[in-house]
Amino acid sequence: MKHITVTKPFLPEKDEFLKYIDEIWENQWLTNQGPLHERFAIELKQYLQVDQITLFVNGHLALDTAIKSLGLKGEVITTPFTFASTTHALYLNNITPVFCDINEEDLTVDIDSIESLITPKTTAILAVHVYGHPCHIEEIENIANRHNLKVIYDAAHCFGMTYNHQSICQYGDVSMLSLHATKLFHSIEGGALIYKNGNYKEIFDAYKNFGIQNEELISYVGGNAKMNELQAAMGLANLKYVDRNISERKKITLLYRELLTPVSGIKYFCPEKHGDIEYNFSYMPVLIDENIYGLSRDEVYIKLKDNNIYTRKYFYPLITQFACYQEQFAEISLPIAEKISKQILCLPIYNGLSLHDVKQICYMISTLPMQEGQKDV
Ligand code: T4K
Repeated sequence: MKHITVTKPFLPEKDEFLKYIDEIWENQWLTNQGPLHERFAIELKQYLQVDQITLFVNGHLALDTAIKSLGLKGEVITTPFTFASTTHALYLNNITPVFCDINEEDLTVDIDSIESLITPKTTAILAVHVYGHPCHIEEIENIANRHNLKVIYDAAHCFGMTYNHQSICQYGDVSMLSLHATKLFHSIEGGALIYKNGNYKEIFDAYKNFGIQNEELISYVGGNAKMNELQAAMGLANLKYVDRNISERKKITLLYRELLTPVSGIKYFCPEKHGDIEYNFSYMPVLIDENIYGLSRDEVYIKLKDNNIYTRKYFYPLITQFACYQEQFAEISLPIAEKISKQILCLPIYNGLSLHDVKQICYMISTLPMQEGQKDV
């Protein structure tokens, strides 16, 4: 089998990218809110149908800026089932992450557990729309209103998604998008904050540029998180392909689902919809039940790798089990998240992955337990 990785960055036609690079040479403007950056922000607002957007060098620093700008402190309720960035962003701002278990249906934070974790020190909820599956947005909003908390969504996986007929990033106080190379839509590295409150714009813009408001007014202790012109060029060149890329991924996803449905013990991930949702088909996660399938998730991971198929265990280990956090958080009981993190496997999905390859991968998954059985005879 040829080498297949969990994802591969999409690249536009080289000429289309080079047209923007020519402009950079003409402008002699490389970073700090250059003309391509400004154009990219406008085109993104139009595409996503949102009023406010601030661009960043990457998603992590966008999240960091949101946390700083909203003045979060004390404790923030969050999920253990996510990428390192979500928790690191809190921790590096001297905030204690308070881990809430996830629900088994869509793997987002369990809304029935949130309120019991709120203390006088809680300032916000930082929830993740995992693989683009929306959190229980209305319930989270109600809880936040009752307890006067801010809500930030890590929407790293959600580019182009809508929830109840508007961008999913319009919910909560702020949402963070990742525009990393491995995402459905990217600007090489990149990130964005999306929000409805227009007053945030000034503070986000300042925080990503050393807190500078104008040449003589430095109002905040900010860092450097600016998107540069080369990133904006890639974003602009990629934008026109997004709809086509989502349709292609939908076809790949539907084929996976069709071919994996008969495989006992492999559950593809397709939660009940709680709202009107337009997905972007970013990831292809499956849950492997060893008792039914006959092989553990780790065995499947290794066997696929032996056959040149490189899946990923997003998200294993749980954040609470990371070496850097183990001392503080290892004792916290998060039974659902622990179970899911041992069963989850993200299968390859990217633009350019052929349906033939998907069939091969599914064939391999459906026959692995039999091959093992034959070895035992
Ligand atoms: N919050 C959440 C929930 C996130 O998932 C992420 C990022 C963030 C926050 C932070 O956003 P950013 O600051 O990154 O914008 C990858 C991505 O690097 C990371 O952005 C993403 N989540 C995470 C889920 O996946 P790794 O450590 O798995 O990346 P890596 O280098 O192992 O690449 C994965 C696969 O992609 C490999 O099989 C190779 C392939 N690949 C990768 C790159 C970079 C390519 O073929 N070409 C490439 O250029 O984290």
